[in-house]
Amino acid sequence: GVDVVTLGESMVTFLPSRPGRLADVPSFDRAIGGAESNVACVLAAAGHAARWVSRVGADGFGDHLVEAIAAYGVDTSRVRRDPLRPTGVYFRTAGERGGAGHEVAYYRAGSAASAMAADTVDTAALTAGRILHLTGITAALSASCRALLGELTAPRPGRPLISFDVNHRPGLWRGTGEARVLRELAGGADLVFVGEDEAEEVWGVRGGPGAVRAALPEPPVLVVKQGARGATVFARPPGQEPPYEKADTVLFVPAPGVEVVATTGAGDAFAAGFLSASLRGLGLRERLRHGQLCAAAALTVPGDLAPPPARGHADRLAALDEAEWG
Ligand code: KDG
Repeated sequence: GVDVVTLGESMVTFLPSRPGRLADVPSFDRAIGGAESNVACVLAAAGHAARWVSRVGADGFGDHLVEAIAAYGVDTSRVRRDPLRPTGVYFRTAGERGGAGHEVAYYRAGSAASAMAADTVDTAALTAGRILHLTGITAALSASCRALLGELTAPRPGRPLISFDVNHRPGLWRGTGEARVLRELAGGADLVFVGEDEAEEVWGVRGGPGAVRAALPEPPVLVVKQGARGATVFARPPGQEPPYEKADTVLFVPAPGVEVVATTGAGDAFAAGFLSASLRGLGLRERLRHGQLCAAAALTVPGDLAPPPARGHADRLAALDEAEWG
């Protein structure tokens, strides 16, 4: 069986050969990007059965994406080719250390993936795993993508566990109702990942993880990422109906210190590490720590993807006590 299915647009990514403004960078190196396929790649590299569902163009960039993602061990057999629309691409510049101030230039409007809809993707393949991982990026691509996410997150018996990463990309939304759309999608998920900074950008939530929880009370499990400081998980005791009486389990885990090369892909790696530990039945602390260890690997490379730490090594690190961790 399939452990995790992801749905989303992937793009050929062009990474700058040197720092500077987009206007000045003379050449770029080809890599791959796409938040949801990143999650699938890290999960597959960590030994899980992961599938990525999408659409790409009938072009060389589409071939490259499918081949590169399949090479991580991801099932790409349900990716459809669009004979008319192209594969999306994007260019990045290197900002200062840690990626602050970098530029992103997307060439994805009208892409093959923006035509994703209930009748243009393999919907049976989407619900065949234990977990379906979705992100807010897809909701920003087109009305049909947004409708598809709405259908997938609607309550219905026997649906897979829905994992949702808010993944706010301001450059894609241009102020078109993202606060409402992203809140509804998060409200329909079983597990939500959101950055503290993102919650402030999208919903104006200030006041730390507790304020984010108060603003998004619905998801049974909410992970608030606090950047270099760490992450907090809120988990509702199982089996309760609203209004919830028993308090959440709340747990904060500090992030291990790393030399940051580029932050892109770190959130995806975090989600993959958390999901991997969840699939293995590990506790909340270990889920956060495996998320952080995978994120640390991604933070120390220029591209989106780094191989996750070997399982035995990650398990030893995840088991350290508070004083030795971080
Ligand atoms: O999370 C990394 C992604 O942001 C990157 O790969 C590109 O999917 C992407 C997007 O839409 O920004």
